[in-house]
Amino acid sequence: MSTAPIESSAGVNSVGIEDIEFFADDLDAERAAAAYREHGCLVVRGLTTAYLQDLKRDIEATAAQAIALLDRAKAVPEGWTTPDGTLFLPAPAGFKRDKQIMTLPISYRTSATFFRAAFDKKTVDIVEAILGPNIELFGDGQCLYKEPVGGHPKHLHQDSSYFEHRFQGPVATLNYVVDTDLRNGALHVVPGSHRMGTLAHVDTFSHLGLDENEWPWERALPITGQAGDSIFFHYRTIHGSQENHSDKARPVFINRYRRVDDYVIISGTTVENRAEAEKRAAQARKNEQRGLMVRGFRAYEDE
Ligand SMILES: O=C(O)CCC(=O)C(=O)O
Repeated sequence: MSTAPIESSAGVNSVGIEDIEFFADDLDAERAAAAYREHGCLVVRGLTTAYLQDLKRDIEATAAQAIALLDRAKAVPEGWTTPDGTLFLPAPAGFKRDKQIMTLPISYRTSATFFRAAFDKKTVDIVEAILGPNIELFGDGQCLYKEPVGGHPKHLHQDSSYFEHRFQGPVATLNYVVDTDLRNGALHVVPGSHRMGTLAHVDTFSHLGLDENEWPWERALPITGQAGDSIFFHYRTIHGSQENHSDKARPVFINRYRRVDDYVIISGTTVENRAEAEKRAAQARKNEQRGLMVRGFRAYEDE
């Protein structure tokens, strides 16, 4: 594992994996939350192992369903979508199809195991130590799926470029479903970048991303890990992952949590549609965006 200094815009960032690494069977949620506050990210080894077998089955069923629907794909600004909601990107040269899966529509609405995993006690204990006692889910869960032999890269970016929030924004957990290393698309993070505000993003192959000349992969810390490892990150922490060059799929599933009073004020996927959304930020309202509660209570609030 790399512990080499990482260049960051704030200077040299010498954070290594040992500074952000925790273990599910010996977990101190307060210590984990302190590392998150300091670095904007942390990894908990073995946190979601209990859900993997069933989740993997549901993910692979969703992928097979998506590929069977490919002849009904429609072009959208981000690529193509099939009727089930799968997002496809152009495939690289030499790939078996002209389109590759990017985002699979498995969610809390299609997989009971996915929904159950979002309520995992140890996971939510850490989230509570970060966000406080009243927590809702943001979104329905997400699955990024890198197909074998070339599966798409996701350029370094901040999630706040896609969904800027009114307050501190969501905490994400990105969960490895298979052992994940530099060959099949390990997540890279830039510790400390959650304090940089939302940076200007450009349009890339994988939608909004940071300028590659300013943010080459060498500035980020790769997190290799085993199936069942979970990476927590702040929505302004710079992160991304490279292509899958192995011969097996590399799925991850993502849960996002936020304070009950937080909400999206700007959302976008391209420079152009984000700039349009920025003009409407003041009209965003919490009451139209109430997520399902995972812990605590939502009191009534007048808008
Ligand atoms: O699939 C991955 O490894 C990256 C996912 C990601 O960066 C995102 O969903 O924001």
